[in-house]
Amino acid sequence: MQVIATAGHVDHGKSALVRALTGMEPDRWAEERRRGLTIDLGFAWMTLPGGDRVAFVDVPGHERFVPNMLAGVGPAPAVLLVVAADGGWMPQSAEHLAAIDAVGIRHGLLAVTRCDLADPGPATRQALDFVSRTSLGAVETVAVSAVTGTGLPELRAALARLVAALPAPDPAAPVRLWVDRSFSIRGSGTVVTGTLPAGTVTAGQELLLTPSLRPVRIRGLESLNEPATSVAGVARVAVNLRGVPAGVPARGMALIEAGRWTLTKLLDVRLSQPSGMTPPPGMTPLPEMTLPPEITLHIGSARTRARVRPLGASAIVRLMLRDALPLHVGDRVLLRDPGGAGVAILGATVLDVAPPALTRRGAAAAAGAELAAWPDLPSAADLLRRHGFLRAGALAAMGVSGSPPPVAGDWLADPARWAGLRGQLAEAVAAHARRDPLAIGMPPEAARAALGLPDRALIEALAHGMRVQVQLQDGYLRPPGPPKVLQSVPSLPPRLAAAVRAVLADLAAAPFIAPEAGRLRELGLDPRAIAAAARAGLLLRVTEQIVLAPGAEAEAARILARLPQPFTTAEARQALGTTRRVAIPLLEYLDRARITQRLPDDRRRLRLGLADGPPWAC
Ligand SMILES: Nc1nc2c(ncn2[C@@H]2O[C@H](COP(=O)(O)OP(=O)(O)OP(=O)(O)O)[C@@H](O)[C@H]2O)c(=O)[nH]1
Ligand SMILES: [Mg+2]
Repeated sequence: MQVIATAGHVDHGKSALVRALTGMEPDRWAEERRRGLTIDLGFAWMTLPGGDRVAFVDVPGHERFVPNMLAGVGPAPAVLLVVAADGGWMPQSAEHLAAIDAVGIRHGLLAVTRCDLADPGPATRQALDFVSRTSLGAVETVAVSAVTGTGLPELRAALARLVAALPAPDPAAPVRLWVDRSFSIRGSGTVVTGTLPAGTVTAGQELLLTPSLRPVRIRGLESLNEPATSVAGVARVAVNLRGVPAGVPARGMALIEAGRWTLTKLLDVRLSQPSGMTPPPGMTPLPEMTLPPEITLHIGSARTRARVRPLGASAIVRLMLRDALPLHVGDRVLLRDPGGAGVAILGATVLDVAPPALTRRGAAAAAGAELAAWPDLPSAADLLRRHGFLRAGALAAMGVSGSPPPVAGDWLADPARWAGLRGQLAEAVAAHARRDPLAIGMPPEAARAALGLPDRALIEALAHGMRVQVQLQDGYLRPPGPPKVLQSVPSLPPRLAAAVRAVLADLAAAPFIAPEAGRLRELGLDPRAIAAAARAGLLLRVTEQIVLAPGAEAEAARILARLPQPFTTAEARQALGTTRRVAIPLLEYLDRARITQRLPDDRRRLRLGLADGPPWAC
């Protein structure tokens, strides 16, 4: 099935043509029939030669009802543009064509009707000239009369060719069914109708009704008055809903699949050339486009007010909507300024549905310059470059596929930003340690805040990927080196604390090169001070003269465990990267601590099968 919307000036014969083609009455209201004027959307359908079915959404031509017209054309993939032979090109012919161009409809037919009243030639030539400059491009033309029937067989054949040439939409595409009618049926309850452009709706399926995101379940389905268990777009569909009282759904709301759309009030868009102003290929100087500060935005059957914020001098603007809409990047929206002096209708392409706040000075112009270079269908790489980080679900809800693998959990990252963060994290952790060498380490939450990341999991994933520069131990981030496990908060005199900090800083680079006696003296670390620092857990006192960082014994055990057992003093000294001055007292300390065992031949081995990995290894 396909859906075709009519378009054209008031009284040019749209409804008469639909009636002549389908035998159905598109003017549903008594008032419409009495006045001979379409006010709201009408629906009729037929089987084409060849067997394809086509449904028509018949729109009103009167200028007062342009919003209704837009609700009908919005979700339709093709149009039947009607121009009366005796009327010629008229204001709403132009306005409807501008709307078709703005929403980017590429498929259609031109019917020059009432050809029993005038020669269709001049109206045809005039219309084709305008049509050819829009998204419709070259279209087939048929001269018809709804009264005499002239041209109707040719029109049916042309419709069959048009429908056969329309692209087949993806039945697995995300469902977004714009509601164009809502009513209740005794015994069934709430029913909404709409044009389903793509995707599949199925009885029993749960959908969300925008903008409240109220969950509703499909109780039953009909398409073209026939019951169905499942309907794939393109289709006209009537959906009987469970979970929502009649009177709640209204035109402009949409039924959407959870997680597959972004409901947003804020979007960045690129304005398109107004209809008829498309420059020749290769030449695209955009004329200066000035929009009013507030404008009406249409998409699908929805309409809302939007505040406009230009982003620099380009055709990029930020729109702040009065009502949230379910959108994807790449969506086409129509901007209209009823009663405005300038461009009355303009199309725009949605580039971002969750744009970042513009807080810095010059941010708006920078955003405009960045987005101006984007394609109409932004890729995952484009969006990640702009946002830095996005959850996979958020990117999918923007309508973007082909995302890279996540860097942590379901977080996706811009590769350049991610690579740059390694250096930043190493620097932040090193600076933290310099500021406070006695601290147990930098909490990942502090690092997250310092680097401006959205989730701590990203810090942890970064740290795991860069063990050489940063270690994540016991839940804290530290520069590499022996762990400084401090159990209690030290309460040492400031002079002593500063001296201990200096020693730990020396040891950070070479953990087993204990400071020389001269250095300890220079720092004022006499045996009493060293004992106090050791008691506070801030230093490991190997002997009166040999001090190391706390935890150095565990680090030593870990290193010695890697040696062939038993090992000599020389082997141990070499493995620890130190001198005999430190190695001998340290090994004796480890003997006393029953970490190592000294054998009669003066070699040593780790006790308790620690060669397989000491239990205190961190
Ligand atoms: N002679 C003649 N009259 C026609 C033809 N098509 C439509 N009409 C008449 O033109 C008038 C307007 O026709 P409609 O079909 O209501 O026009 P419309 O485009 O649907 O008008 P709106 O929906 O109000 O925009 C009616 O009186 C029709 O009977 C035709 O091919 N020949
Ligand atoms: Mg009509």
